[in-house]
Amino acid sequence: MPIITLPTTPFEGQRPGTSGLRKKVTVFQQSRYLENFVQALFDVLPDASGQTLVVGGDGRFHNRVAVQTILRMAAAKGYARVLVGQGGILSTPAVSAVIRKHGASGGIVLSASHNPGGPDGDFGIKYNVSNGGPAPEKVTDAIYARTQQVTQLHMTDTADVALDAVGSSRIEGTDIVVIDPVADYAEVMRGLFDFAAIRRLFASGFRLRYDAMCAVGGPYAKALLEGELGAPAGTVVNAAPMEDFGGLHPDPNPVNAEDLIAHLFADNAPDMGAASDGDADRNMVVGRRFVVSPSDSLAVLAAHASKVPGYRAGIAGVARSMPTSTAVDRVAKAMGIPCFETPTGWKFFGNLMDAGKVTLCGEESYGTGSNHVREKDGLWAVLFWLNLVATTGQTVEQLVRGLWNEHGRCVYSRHDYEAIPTDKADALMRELRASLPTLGGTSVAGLPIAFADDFAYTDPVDGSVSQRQGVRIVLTDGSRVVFRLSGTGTEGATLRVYLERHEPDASRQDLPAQEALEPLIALAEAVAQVRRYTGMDRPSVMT
Ligand code: VG1
Ligand code: CO
Repeated sequence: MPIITLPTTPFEGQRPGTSGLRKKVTVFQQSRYLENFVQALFDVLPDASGQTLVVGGDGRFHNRVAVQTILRMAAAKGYARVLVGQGGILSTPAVSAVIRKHGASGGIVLSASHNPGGPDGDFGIKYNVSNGGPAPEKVTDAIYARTQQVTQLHMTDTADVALDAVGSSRIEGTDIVVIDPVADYAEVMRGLFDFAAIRRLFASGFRLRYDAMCAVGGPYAKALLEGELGAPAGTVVNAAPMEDFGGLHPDPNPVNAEDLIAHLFADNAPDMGAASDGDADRNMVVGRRFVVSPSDSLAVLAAHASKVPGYRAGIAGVARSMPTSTAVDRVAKAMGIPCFETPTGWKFFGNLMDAGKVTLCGEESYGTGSNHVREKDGLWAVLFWLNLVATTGQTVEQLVRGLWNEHGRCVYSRHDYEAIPTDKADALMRELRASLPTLGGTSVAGLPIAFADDFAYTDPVDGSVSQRQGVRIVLTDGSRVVFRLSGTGTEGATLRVYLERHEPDASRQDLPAQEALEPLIALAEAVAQVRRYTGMDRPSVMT
């Protein structure tokens, strides 16, 4: 019989985090580990007959093996059709675009995103629903519950499907369609941006350096920037996706993309730099000798959105994750549109976009996007910036300084303490939470605290409540320190400390961020005793 049933036993800890289930590759290589999770997913989904599933990943190590397993299980589940990216490759925003365009009931994204790849690195799997966005918590909770009860796996007993050429084949009653990973996504981009203006910009000699960090963004950036928009060959560097990302850590920030930063600060630097992450949903934008913070990037895009064809009619509203700076709030207020504050993770933006409440959204972690898909989108952000530079005639730096002139600068930094023992991280958060009721109205490290709480979110569309989404300590002048534990790491715990201070005084806006945030850094230490709990003198990464 081609469809077989195998016995299995549950694995501990298959709970999806901020963005799907992420573990070391070696964990995923255990027999039936991936199968159990996929079976749990299929068990909680309704009947798949007549439905389409999208499958693709960022091409990291283990991607191909995982795709073949999923195809066999999807056939056993009874999908009418599976659309899979050529070579098993689809960026996260492309999965979202493909789901939406083809009316799929959902999609499986294979990626650990910004986490390192290779045999010793990380792997990940995530389910997206029919709007193209990450499954909401009620779905991920159901999947997790099912992983603890799964006892049978259903799959076909069939050979691997050829994935390297576009075309169709069948497994049992399921059509397996290998698609061009770029085409559907490119069509969406053409509909949003003024390609003619961007083409003229490149024709005039404007120079961009796009670092795809040997991850999945390369083929998309090359096809659009070099292929369609006339950027010179070599504009996109590290363009070929590699299973180990060529040893790079495709987490686009000034620390991990230091080579890009070096190019943008060198003599004869290009006009603009950009980078994307493992699955191409994050972006970093850099001007000549000028680094753009992601929170400022979102605010600039919102302020100028009507200059871009796809947003000419204006934007309905904006949303940002709680730790993201309030720069976009100030822009929204001036524009008279609503600004929503959500927990960390893109899944919280989906309902707001589906309900037409927001058009643009973003996170401090180098993620920006809009309602064109239901994921953050790295190349989209870069094209948006190019469109703005082309139509305003301003440089990247001028666009950001324009924001600061009008609204002041939200000086911002995130300090990450990585791979700390889980019990220590939990103890820190527990103590901090216990101290919250007494912090409001007092002064700590000389700073007056207006209120301190643990962020909770009630989704304005479906009323679902998400508790304990991060501790925030807010000063009387609106400055903030936020503490939360990462939900994407795979080694111990990662503590993230987010620091924000508004600086209206133009003469002080160029102070280095760490210097300007000194008093808040001292406050963070005083309230949370970060050094004592983490055993670390300084953060592993400061961005
Ligand atoms: C991090 C970021 C968060 C982002 C998530 C997924 O989560 O802080 O803003 O949505 O990664 O991004 P956490 O829980 O580790 O802080 V991606 O590009 O890795 O899918
Ligand atoms: Co990502």
